[in-house]
Amino acid sequence: MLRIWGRANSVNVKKVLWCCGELGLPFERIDAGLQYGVVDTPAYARLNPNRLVPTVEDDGFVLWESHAIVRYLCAKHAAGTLWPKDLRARADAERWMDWTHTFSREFQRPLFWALVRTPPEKRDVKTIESARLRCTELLSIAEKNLGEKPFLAGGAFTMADIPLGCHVQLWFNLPIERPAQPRLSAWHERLRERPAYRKWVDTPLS
Ligand SMILES: N[C@@H](CCC(=O)N[C@@H](CS)C(=O)NCC(=O)O)C(=O)O
Repeated sequence: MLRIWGRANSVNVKKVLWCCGELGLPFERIDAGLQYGVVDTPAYARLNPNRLVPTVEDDGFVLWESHAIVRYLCAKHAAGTLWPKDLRARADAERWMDWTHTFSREFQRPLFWALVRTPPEKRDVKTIESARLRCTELLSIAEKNLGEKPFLAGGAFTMADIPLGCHVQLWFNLPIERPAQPRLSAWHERLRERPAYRKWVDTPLS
């Protein structure tokens, strides 16, 4: 059975858990990271030298990097649906997955960590505000794309939607001002209709 190391409230672990839910894959999850430790052990470092989560093991094959894991699982179990077989359709989907790293760099530490995992007296209000503006600007790229299609890579849900779908759930739940981005909101609502998204991603901020 597929093994997943990672705490369930990590945005990058959520990508893998949601993906498994979409694919109907059974898995065993081992809590790791932050308060659970594990990542600091030599045994874990042998699996993942970055000492980060998630890591998966599939029949002896060890893989880390959440987007690579999502690609691998979708290619293995959902070729032609979540993993587009057409080369250009797949490149389009992968582009949105990779672009999510660009968004994540501006969002995860500067905004999410700053507001959710940093005590108020230690928050840098100016940095938070500039991150909010930068994230709004970046999300306008997704907003424009979603004007042309209901999902990031076309008419159907694919692996393209998984990484950004996890970060955007945090974005919409942060106590910040968000200029209206109606297509992004509508896309987020479409994701929220999916049982696996509700189970693994659409959870309270923590
Ligand atoms: N690029 C990596 C980033 C992994 C990463 O930064 N994971 C965070 C959690 S979201 C982590 O392991 N933080 C340390 C910890 O939880 O102990 C991926 O996408 O898998």
